[in-house]
Amino acid sequence: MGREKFAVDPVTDEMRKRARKLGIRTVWERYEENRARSKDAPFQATCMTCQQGPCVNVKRTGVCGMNKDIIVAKNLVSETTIGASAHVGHARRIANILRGVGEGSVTAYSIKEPEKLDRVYKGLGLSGANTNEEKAVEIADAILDDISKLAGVPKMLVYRALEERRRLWEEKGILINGGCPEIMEAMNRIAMGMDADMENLLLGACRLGLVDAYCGMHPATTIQDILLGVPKLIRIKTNLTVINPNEINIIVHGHIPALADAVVSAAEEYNDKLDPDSPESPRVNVVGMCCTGMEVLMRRGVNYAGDILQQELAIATGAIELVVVDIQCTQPAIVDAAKHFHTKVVTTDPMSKIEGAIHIEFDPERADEIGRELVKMAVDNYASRDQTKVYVPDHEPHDMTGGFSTEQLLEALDRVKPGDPVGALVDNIKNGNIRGVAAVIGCVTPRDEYGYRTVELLRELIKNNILVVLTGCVATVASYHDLLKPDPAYPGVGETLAKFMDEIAKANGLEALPPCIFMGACVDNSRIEEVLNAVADYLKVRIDQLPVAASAPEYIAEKAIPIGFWAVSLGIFTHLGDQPNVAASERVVKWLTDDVERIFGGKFYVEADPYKAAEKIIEVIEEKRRALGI
Ligand code: BF8
Repeated sequence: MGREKFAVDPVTDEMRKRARKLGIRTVWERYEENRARSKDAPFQATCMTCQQGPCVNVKRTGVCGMNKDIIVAKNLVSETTIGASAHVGHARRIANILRGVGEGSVTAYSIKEPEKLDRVYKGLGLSGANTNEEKAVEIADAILDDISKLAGVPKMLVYRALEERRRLWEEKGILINGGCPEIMEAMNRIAMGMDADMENLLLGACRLGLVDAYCGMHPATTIQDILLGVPKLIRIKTNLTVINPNEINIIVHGHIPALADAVVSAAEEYNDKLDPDSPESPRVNVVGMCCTGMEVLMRRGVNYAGDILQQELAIATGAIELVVVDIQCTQPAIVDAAKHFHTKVVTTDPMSKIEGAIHIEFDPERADEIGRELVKMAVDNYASRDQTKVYVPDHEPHDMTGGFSTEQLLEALDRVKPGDPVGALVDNIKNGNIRGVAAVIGCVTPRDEYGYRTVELLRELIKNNILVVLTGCVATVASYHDLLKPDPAYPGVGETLAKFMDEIAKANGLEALPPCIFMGACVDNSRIEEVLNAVADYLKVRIDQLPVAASAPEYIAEKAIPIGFWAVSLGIFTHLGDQPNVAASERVVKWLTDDVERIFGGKFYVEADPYKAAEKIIEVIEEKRRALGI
């Protein structure tokens, strides 16, 4: 189709025009403004570490003698450390809540999934607890220990990673200790006068990938499932048009779904008490944004208002009473956008305040009370809404099916081949109905037409019978182009993939499956590893031999970098739509896109053009099939 003919989501387009008219600067204006300033020297080798410099756009070496390769590798480790620390911070917060639930000090949450609790308890090698509460405390302690211990492999890594990978990581010297000491040593490694060996630095980045996965994403998903429920198939609506101009709208935004879950419950409680015969009392409409939005979508069926790029646009509807944010991916500019209206922005994490926002600290022991307080704040603020300033585009929201946890996926496959769910998938990979699996993950970028790279890549992959699983903001734009909408005609889906999907749908009493499989928020990349491990284990091959690939066509967050290093260390061919800031060093680029493959079997590949990227992914998948003899 090409960029020229790509039909950008009309709702977003319309709201961008409205925001411009209202004088609200959105991410796209800020991108243009900043790109213009830096376009002459976008990829520099710049070191700001010590006071001999700064060494800006280094030609040969910095003042200390570090060459460009080292500076570039060091900067990449720095970015990777930030990304990994974000996910470890997430896991730490939710582990503390699990501990509180086990101890009885936190009552707003409970153990919703005792079966998963037990499975994880045993999986982590724990034993001896008599009650679920004791198990919860021991699991939380094990995860907090994984995060903090000075020496010893995290229990979660031993539980979740295949033994073959663990041995390889040990052999290559990247097997990790506790998450926080790893992060501390990564910062130590890049201090002045420390690591000046490019490969050693980049292997350090691989370590941080493992930190992110086994001290961040895996524990976060696992605990959230135990406390808030294992996602099951669910149908919801998406896009800014789920904001209801006739209701009191609250956006839950961020990454940890704990407070958001309490807000959803408080809103339900409020709505239940409304007199149905008194239409002048509007209902509270909670809608989701970014990963917190995806979490409550998956578990509570909350409609999804938008991704990282749409946050100012949601406020620009003039119909938002309250935006509640927890951590990560909040554009601080939402406070400026909110000033155009009555909208209140509330931050809730002590590490994530925004100047100009109201701060109400989240305390899990008071989660119910804070949830009610926030709903009341929104209800009270509704009186300040100027209805003449409200504008929600006249488009129907999109239908989306989500809820594909690993458990749900296996349950659905089990109905196709009872007792052998992984076999149901593997049979179809072997017979070629599915040529391979692509995990398309991560953010959406203001660097290109909104959603263009993701949507076109997805269309190419599914057309070519590649099974696509999604996590993160890419799912937003996928849903706006109906790639998450079940349709028995399977438009755009290759014939044999559609046949496989239809078989699953029929076996489960469904009309159809969506063209792409949405597995959750970014931390739920952990679910993708579970599926790949199961397939590798079933076939008795290594992950790097599987016909699979990963892609982050529009990544923007630092968190994507350690996820990428983890994927490559797992042995997965990993496509990025944009190159990290490494172009100043040919050696670093070569290591990431070539040399690393000889160590772990996976490597990075950079391509902005979605058609070329799809072609390459399919080529890699076909090579792997040939090597496996299928
Ligand atoms: O973790 S996909 S913009 S929302 S970083 Fe952020 Fe990127 Fe969206 Fe969630 Ni993930």
